[in-house]
Amino acid sequence: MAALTALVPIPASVTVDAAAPFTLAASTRLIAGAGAGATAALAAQLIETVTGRLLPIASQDAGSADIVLEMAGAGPAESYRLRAGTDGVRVTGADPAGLFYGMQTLAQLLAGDGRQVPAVTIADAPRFAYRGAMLDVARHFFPVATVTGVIDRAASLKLNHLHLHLTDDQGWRIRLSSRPKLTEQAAGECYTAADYAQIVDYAAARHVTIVPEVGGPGHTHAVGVAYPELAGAPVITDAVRAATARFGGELPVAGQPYRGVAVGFSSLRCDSDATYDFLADVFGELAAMTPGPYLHVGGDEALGTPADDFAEYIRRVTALVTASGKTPIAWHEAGAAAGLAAGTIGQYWGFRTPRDGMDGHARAFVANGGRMILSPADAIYLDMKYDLDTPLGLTWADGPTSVERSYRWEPVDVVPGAGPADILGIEAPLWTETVRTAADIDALAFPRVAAAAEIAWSPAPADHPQRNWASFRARVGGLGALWRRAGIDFFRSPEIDWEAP
Ligand code: TNX
Repeated sequence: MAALTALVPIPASVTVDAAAPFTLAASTRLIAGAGAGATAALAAQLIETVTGRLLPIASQDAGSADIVLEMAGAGPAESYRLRAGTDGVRVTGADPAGLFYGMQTLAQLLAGDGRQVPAVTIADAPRFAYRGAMLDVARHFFPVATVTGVIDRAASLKLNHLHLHLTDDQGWRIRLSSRPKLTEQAAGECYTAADYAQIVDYAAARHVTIVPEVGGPGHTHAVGVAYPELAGAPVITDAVRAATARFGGELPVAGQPYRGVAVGFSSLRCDSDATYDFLADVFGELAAMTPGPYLHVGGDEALGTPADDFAEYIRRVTALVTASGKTPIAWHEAGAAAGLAAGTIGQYWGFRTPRDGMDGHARAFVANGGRMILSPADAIYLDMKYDLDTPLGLTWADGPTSVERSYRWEPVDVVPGAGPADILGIEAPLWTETVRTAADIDALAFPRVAAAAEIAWSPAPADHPQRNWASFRARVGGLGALWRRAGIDFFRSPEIDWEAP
């Protein structure tokens, strides 16, 4: 049973068969059926990471000790079946994504001793269509190689979206030819169009869709550094002074780069045509660079923007994105805007038990023909401290967030009145005020991102005997060995019994 304890997210159905395990033999090959070639190449790399053995890839004539990857051409989207026994392993995907996820499950089954796969029959399919992580590359910038590492990590847990928070008060991180000053004057470091294309392609090969975010009308101080005519003066509230006193840095000054961590002081001018010309350029270019269906328009913490201006901004930006052929996503505050484009997706970042009407904002998206993505801040904000001794991270989301708290919540219970069909999925954001390196990303994300992934992928607790904290805790403990081999610098949380290597 040992290797089964490394399965995260837990598959929909796992049957342990009363047979001897499959053992990698000197002759073992990867047999790629029709349409399985790309997955087989990735599988060979992954299996090498887990076992230290690079298996040869062949296209037919499976022998008794082989691992077969094949396409079924039928079944629910992203689903797969996996059968392992003495005579080999067979992974059958309903589609290329399903085959890819079956291969990820195989890697976890091999994680025990790096040689054996227990005799099992698995049938698996996701609960939610949108399973995401978010990386804030604005507060701190991360090079392409770090982002592709994050994509590998997300895909290993069957997440299929990576939301990139590309712009904020502190910097604009995507070079756009229509508005070159944004990155010439307000970036420091940024992605070129070629970098972005590389990220998008790397993600696509791993069945991950990139969701770019350019937020507004707040979180836009950097725009005013490049194009002062588009920005209102910073609104210095007591909250901005308090954040500056607590975390350091200077108060924001119009037209000067901002390096602090206060929020809610900046706003684009919402009553000026120049702003909407700017947004047409920016979202037009972003839509053309982005093959995925979503563009995220932000909309959070616009504390320096009057309500009417905010509504006008959201009305026009969601209309622009819709006209570009994409579906807008916005943070839940945008649900308050009367003219929100029909079908806009709302991203809820309130608490597991909503406060201050945040759930009402989220429901407004559903009433408007959209759905919601759930990112409850007191459960799956990966930038929260695990405990008060954690060196990195913040605590505003109701104190530190233990691994257990990140696991113990149920999506349909968060926003009253929102049923399963109203929930597009789950996303775990990593804001980077305190995060500077790839190792920092790993330490805050792992193991809590695994909790988000299980909630997004696996059946609800009532529908599965192993969808509970005790089982999750044991399985994550088993996964530590695989993470170590994959170079993931996870936090050795004392809540988990990490299996010895
Ligand atoms: C809230 S969540 C923010 C971000 C901060 C984050 C820090 C959200 C939509 N806005 O601007 O980085 O808290 O946890």
